[in-house]
Amino acid sequence: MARGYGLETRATRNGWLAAALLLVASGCDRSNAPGSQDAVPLAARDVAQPEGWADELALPTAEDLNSDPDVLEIAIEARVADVEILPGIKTRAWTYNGGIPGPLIRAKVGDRVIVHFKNSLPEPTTIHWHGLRVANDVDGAPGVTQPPIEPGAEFRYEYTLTDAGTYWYHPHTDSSAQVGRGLYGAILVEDPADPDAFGDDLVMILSDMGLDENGELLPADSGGNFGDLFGREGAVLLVNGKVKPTLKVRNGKQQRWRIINATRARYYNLRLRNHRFMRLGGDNGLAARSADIYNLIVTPGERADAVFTPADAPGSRNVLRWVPTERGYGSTFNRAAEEMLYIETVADAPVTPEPIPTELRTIERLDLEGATALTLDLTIAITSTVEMGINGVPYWKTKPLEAKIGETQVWRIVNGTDFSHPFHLHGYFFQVVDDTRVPEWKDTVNVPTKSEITIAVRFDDRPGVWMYHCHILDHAEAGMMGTLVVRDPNAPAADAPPLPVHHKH
Ligand SMILES: [Cu+2]
Repeated sequence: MARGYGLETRATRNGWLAAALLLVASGCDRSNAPGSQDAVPLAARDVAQPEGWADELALPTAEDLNSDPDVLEIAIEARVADVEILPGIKTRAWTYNGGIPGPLIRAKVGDRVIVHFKNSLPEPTTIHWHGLRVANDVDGAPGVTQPPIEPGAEFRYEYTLTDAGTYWYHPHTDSSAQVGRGLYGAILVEDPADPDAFGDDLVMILSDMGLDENGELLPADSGGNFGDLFGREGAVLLVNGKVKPTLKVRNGKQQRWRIINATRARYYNLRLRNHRFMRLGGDNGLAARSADIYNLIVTPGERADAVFTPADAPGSRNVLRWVPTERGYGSTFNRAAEEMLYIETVADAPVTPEPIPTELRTIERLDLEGATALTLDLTIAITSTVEMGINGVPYWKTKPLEAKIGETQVWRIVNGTDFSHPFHLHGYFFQVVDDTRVPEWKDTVNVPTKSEITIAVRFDDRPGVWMYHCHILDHAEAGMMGTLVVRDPNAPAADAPPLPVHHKH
């Protein structure tokens, strides 16, 4: 049965850029389609985790208000709350339901999700369901799919989960500021037909915060133009909202991690001494094949699904590290690896790790014959401000791209700028057109500086106006965002699509 389930220059020619970086850093279709997975079952096993193995990491789940097992009905309130990020210090942050991250939304393919959302923040907001193929009117793009939700107002989001995988939710209104203050949460969509593959599913949201010594959030515009240009990386690294938490493991007992990069700008290169990862997939669940890797790279907005086998002696402690990875001009200059997560081996579990299958899922390449070809040039103009755009146009002046349902398009995304940009498309999964990559469905892909990538996307359904943008949120808010109108050829011609709400400049 089928089951749903990078760069260039270093800073020598312009030292000011590197100096500025330091400044900033201190602060159910069963065919070949996304969601269908003709997969080789991963073997189930019954080795229990150590007691309290993930106590410091477990995410709270939202209370289900609906007794129907196929409906998950939850309440989410965005509000300012005091949270403890640094030990013993209260940080006044922006939260979903009072915590960072917000509640984990855990459900199964086919479930209906109803979210009663209330905005108790002092500013308008919206929620975008990153990676979920929802109808356009609940996609959360302010000015495009819905008006911003004003302070004190409520909004009902309702959608059906079509794809197994790891997703997340976050504001799409003034997104760098709002995500940076703590607004993000994880979504895990499982397929009941999938075996309990590794006995656990540790969902890990990686994020960072810019805090001063009193635990107060740095201003959203910290670093000024330089912050816009580099993207703001908070100096405090968080795993599920915690600073350097501890995960307890057993020697030989595999761990499966579902990793979400919820930062504004930070690229993760994760390394664990003496260990390698088997990457199973990412944005839309499993990839076609597993990949044995040492550097687990997750760029902003992306997800990774990876397994590793602890191999340390009982009583020892290992550390998962963030390792600087090149994302453009000055991004690795004078920066050292940082500790993120302690891994404590509490017992010897002489379990023979089961081999992970090489073939995970059938993913055929999209047929590109007759596909419409477009070029999207990611651009940066530096004057008295930093204005980013796509084909030289910021989102507040965007001229929408056009597509028809049933059409396949090939987008060549060209990045001639000095920075890498993780490119995200709402509403659809795409394939990267590159025979050297393991085939997988993605919604976010890194476009390294001074390079280009080509993606193929089939507009299977869901007419409406969709966003695409750089997922360095400072870049998106500086203009690197645009709209796409997907039209139903059988529907009457619609009005010209609206422009996204402009928050800055
Ligand atoms: Cu960017």
